Amino acid sequence: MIAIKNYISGGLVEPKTQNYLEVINPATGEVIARAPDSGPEDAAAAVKSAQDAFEAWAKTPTEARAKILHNIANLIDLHREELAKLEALDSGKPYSLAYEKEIPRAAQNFRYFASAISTGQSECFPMGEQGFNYVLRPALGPVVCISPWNLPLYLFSWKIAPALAAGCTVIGKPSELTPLTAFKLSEICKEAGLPPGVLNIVHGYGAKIGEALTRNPAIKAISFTGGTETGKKIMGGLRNTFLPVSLELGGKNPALVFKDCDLELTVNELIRASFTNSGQICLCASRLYIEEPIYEAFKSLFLTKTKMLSVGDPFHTETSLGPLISKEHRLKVKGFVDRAEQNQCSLLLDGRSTMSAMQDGFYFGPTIIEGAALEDPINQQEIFGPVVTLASFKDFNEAMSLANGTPYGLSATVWTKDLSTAHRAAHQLDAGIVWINSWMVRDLRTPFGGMKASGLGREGGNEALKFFTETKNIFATF
Ligand code: TXE
Repeated sequence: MIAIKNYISGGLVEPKTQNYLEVINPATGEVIARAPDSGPEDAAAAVKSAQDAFEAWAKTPTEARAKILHNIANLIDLHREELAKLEALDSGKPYSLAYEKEIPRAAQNFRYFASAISTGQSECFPMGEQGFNYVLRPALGPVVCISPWNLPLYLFSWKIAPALAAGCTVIGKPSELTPLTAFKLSEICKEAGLPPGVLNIVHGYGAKIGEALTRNPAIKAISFTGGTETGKKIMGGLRNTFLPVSLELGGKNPALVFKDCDLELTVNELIRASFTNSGQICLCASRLYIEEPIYEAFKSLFLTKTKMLSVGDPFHTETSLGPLISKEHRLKVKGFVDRAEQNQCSLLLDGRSTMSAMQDGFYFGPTIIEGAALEDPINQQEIFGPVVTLASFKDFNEAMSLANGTPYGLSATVWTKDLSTAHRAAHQLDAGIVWINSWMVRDLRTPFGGMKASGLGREGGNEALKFFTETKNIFATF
């Protein structure tokens, strides 16, 4: 049984509450670890530790900060296998996905921002004889980084790395469902030479310590990734503050498949986009709109290839889909499919069938639904599971009104060989990220985030560094 502790002031400490929560392996339903069920006092201690460490860290030369972040990245690479195993153990994701994609990306997050501050340019605006302006970007102070369970280390590091690079000190709050790699990161940061208090990690229920973290007056910014409802709760508590908040929330991402697309490539990529991590990625495609002339051909090929996916043990190399994160989440996903069936939608593929076959794990197979109206909850709400709806469209305008017809605006994909169609669609889609004939191709320099109910602000590249800093323009005469 792994005994997880909080990481505060450079040490691993028990929660002041002396309470613990159980960490479950979603593939077996067994308890594999216990983590602190921290309370407001633990949160306050972490904030105080970050506050005490801030001045020295903000004054640390960028080269020295960058060197420590590179050390962290190198240690993540060194512990890649162990981290991938831990990630698969408490999230249920296929080990191969963690080992090949997510853990290397966590290292890249630290490496990217270490390089960004080493090569970053400052701005100067000379005004001839009058004098000159220059811009400073000082670190904000202690910040809170709250991350979800779907891509644990990937998203935790995606927030922490730019915050540390910018010179902020951090209180990290990973999801209570997937604390294992965050715990290992504590050890890695200590070994990498990160000074005590620069990074603090508090484990526990967000509902219990979230407010103690986000409403602490010493906190200078909040970076959150998670559900839209939680994002609303966090914003609600900040009504009378001017605190910078970054919210990366849910999505209901459409795919627009035009009749001139490369059908085989499109089907293969949309299977990846729909079912990677069992659909538990905010960027996953969940509404597939196909131009009428190729609807039947697309449906048949998509169905045939989806049936070839294997649902099973995250540690088996042939596994495409592991279990969902929890029993409760699987019930939520099942509820959407049950209601779609009651609404006379047709279930071309029914993932509920795997539930009985592997009763100990929270398994749920790929599910393809046809005949759901745009206003049906299954097309309006984020399911966050391996469930997609198929529908056809007659022309470009109908495609756009279907795609933009939900409260979300995170990502979208467009599949066509026609340049004009591709760019007209990309420009008109309500989405912060649009991929043309591709999915999940990521460049860390680009702005990342959504519009409408999908969030507030952007992460990645200079957007992330600017979020964690103030901007000061100074003018001086000669
Ligand atoms: O998110 P939560 P969960 C969506 C997806 C999923 C739903 C819930 O639809 O089904 O969100 O997932 C902490 N103050 N996405 O349960 O509850 C919590 O402890 C402060 C999309 O993971 O929002 C955890 O660390 N913090 C998303 C983090 O917030 C609070 C990825 C996320 O928890 C809090 C994940 C509070 N009041 C889920 N309540 C994406 N965009 O990728 C909870 N937390």
